Amino acid sequence: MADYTKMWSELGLDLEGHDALLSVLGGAYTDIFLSQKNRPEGMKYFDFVMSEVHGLRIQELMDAKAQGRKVIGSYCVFVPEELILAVDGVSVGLCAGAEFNFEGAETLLPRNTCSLIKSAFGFKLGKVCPYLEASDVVVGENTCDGKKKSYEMLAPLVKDLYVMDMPQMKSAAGKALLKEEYRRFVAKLEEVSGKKITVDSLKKAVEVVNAKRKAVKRLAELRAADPSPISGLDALLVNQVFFYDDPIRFTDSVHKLCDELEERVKQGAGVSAKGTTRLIVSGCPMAVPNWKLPMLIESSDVVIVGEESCVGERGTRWLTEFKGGTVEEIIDSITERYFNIDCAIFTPNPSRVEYVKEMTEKLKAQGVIHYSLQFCQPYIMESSPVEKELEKSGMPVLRLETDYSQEDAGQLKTRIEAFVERLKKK
Ligand code: BJ8
Repeated sequence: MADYTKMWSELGLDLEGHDALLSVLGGAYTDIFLSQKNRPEGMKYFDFVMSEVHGLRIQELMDAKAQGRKVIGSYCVFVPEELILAVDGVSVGLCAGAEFNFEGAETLLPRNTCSLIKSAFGFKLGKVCPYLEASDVVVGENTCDGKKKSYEMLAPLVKDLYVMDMPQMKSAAGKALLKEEYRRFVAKLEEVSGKKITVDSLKKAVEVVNAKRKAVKRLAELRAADPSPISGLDALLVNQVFFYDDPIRFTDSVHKLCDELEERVKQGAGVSAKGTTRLIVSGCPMAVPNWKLPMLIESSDVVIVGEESCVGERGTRWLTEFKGGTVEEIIDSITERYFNIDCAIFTPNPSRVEYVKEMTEKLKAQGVIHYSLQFCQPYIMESSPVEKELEKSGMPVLRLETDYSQEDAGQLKTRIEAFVERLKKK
């Protein structure tokens, strides 16, 4: 990586803390990703993106800002990237997946807050996230209680925090609220960018984001093959890069990877032997560099063939379908699309478990690992009905609760191995 010290200091990063973070990240990446056997050549692009995730990509954001474009950071897949692109903005994901400066985070947040939120605060207070520091606006959303209340603490720490209200029920009133919030967000984006959303800019933005989603859907479908042409770790990485990369370049790179995977499928080649145990992971999102659980799973003679998660199919499986040609009608279509997302903050939330079932059938999975972050009430609460419903239909489920630390790795590994044994005996 080139020397980006000047850029990082101009962004106000704590260089010492940032160096420490990058060195841990680099080591983990080499151990977890580069040590995998039989990786597709197409993953080289994603290795490169990761090696430059705090370098070249940040330089691109700074160049975009110098041209007057705004960088909009967000923590949730309910924030429509289409609207950001329609004012020529750059959308970046800010969720953090590392246990960094939790002591600092706990000076503001209760200890029993999920790791995802603590990590976001740890990164902010430790000044180690260039995406957050480069963001002109940080968008929060009233999803779970943890996030909702933590934004009150985040507001004084960032330049411009904008909070979106969120429905909690899939009702007509809920949909109307979401649409109203998207309209309010459009007004905010127009104000900060100085650009008006037009039919053309919105249509083009929808096409760009839909193309990105279609590419990862193609990748998801290829994983139905036995043997799977790609590991769950690599597929997760692609889904994580989804939130950072330039959307057009990302789409092209995913298609190139898929072309190669299609060849593998034709030749019956894969990352592991045909007949390897296949699992789906369902639950909380896994932000970079949260690779602990998939690493433990795939080192247990298993291949992960799908993620029912916001960093995975829950975030990407719907496209925005045009149902009219005015800005108002396109915002309606965007609302329709996002209102489908079956996050556990909704009550009731039956479509989520139905979709997990559908995934197990499509992807020929033999079991499901339900992953909740400790203290994440929505997903922990929902894990029990998900388990009951799936087990009722004959699909074995292992419920795991964990955090970002490595302390429970041994215990998790034992439980995963016992689960895999159970599946092999079936
Ligand atoms: S749409 S899943 S990205 S809210 S893990 S912070 S839920 S306590 S991340 Fe999410 Fe949007 Fe829903 Fe998806 Fe709260 Fe749970 Fe923590 Fe979570």
